[in-house]
Amino acid sequence: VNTNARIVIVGCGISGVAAAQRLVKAGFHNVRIVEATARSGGRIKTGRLGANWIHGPSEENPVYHLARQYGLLDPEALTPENQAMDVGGHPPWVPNIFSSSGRKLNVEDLYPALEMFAELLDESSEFQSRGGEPWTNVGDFIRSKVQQRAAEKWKDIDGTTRSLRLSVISNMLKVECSVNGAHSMDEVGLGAYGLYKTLPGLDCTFPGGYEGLVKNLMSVLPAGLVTYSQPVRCVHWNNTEKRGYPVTVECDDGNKIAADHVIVTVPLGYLKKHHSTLFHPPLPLHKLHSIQRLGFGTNNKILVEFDSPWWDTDCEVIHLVWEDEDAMVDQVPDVQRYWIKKLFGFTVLKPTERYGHVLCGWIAGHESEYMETLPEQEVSHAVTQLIRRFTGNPTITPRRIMRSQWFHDPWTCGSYTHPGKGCSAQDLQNMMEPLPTKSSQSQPLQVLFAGEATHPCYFSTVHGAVLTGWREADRLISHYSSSSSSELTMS
Ligand code: 6YU
Repeated sequence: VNTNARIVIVGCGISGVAAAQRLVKAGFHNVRIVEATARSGGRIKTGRLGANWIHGPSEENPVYHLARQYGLLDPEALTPENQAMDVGGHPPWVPNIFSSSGRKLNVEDLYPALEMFAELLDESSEFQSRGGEPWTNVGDFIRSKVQQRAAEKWKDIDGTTRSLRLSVISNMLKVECSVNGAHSMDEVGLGAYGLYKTLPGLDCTFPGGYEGLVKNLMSVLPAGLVTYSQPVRCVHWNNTEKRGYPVTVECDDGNKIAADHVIVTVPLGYLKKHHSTLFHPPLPLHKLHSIQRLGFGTNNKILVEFDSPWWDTDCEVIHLVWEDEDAMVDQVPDVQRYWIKKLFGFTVLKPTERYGHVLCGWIAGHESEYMETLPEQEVSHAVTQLIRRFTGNPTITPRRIMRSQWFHDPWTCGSYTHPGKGCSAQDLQNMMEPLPTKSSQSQPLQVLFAGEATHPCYFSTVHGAVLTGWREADRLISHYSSSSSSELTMS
């Protein structure tokens, strides 16, 4: 291949690293990454504040593959049984469920609601192939179906139990806001919900932290390939000046880098906010509209450590059900006053011998964005009051807390991608389409697009991001492999 092509990768998250690794391996020696922050990894972050699990750890998952190769996983995750388990994106965790009146609820009593909700999620993902969906969004679909089915199936149960089950549905909707990275399930498109695909395998974590993956992948890159603390201000493409290079990457400090190809890996949240200044000439309209239609919401973690557990030994997830929420709601009426009601509960960090008694709280949406603006002490106070209320134990006091602030991260502007209302597979195709688009006569593949938001079915995940980095590297590799021999400089 033409190893002399100048390739600039914008962003040193896992997709940028994956692209660089594959290009370097193929013999390209004029590759560099420019990264806005002082570190690599992007949304994979130390301190467990970013990506958490390998979703679907099995053969087809590149992250699982790499993690196994680098020896980063516990033996349990490597077993064939673990890989074969098909959980459809929702691991069968052992729950503890508490209610706002300070009671620990009997999980069996709530099964009818939990099962109905799981069924409806499955049904939500079937529309894409059929078309003609009855509602524009997943929230409305689920609410209307629960109403219908509850009227038939729960007609003989008492009002209190029925109301509690509906409150459980509210809690499950909030869980889905976190899973999908959406403010509300009313903002997730029903027709496109099924675009997201899962892989087999029971979700697992990295005992030494997710950043081990980035570190290992980066170890094959030549020293100095990444320039840190170098935000890119504008990608000038279709350069008309006859100086040879079709693209110029202009940095915040005025530095200009000439390139044959630029792979843009910035998050969708950043693109939404800065597309008009990041590209010159501006993006074609169909691409811009897809950036706008796709959703990019906020999901944050609140890590809370305790001296001793107040949950069962086998418990893996804790749900907090508000008894006044039988209207199946996933948004609070007054964000400043009630933001904490959006926190659906906690996952338990396991094993305890490794982490101590640590819970990871999950909060999505505008409530989460507001939480980011509060002093840590205030967040700690709200979480403490919440736990005391739901357990009925006024003495529980966390040892310390730590939270993520993804919405106010200037280089991310949120957490991850979900299909918004009116989205279709075409939007993800538009996201990954290189510039200039085919009809143009100018030099091809000037600007390429990778990153989580450009994967057709694994958006919002690390494995999706890795695959997009490799995809764009391969696009360039095959471009040069098939170019005329006069352009070739064999290494
Ligand atoms: C996963 C999980 N996980 C929790 C939380 C978050 C995410 N994800 P990057 O942003 O990494 O890199 C871009 C770089 O560009 C970055 O370094 C910037 O600084 C830089 N940059 C920006 N602007 C620049 C400029 N102008 N100049 C130069 N540089 C610039 N994924 O697999 N397992 O458990 C989680 C989770 C709190 C925030 C996650 C998880 C998402 C991944 O973290 C994310 O996809 C990748 O790291 C992105 O890599 P990248 O390279 O693309 O961007 C329908 C339906 C859907 C259902 N979806 C459910 C899926 C579940 C999603 N799971 C999420 C769960 C958690 C909890």
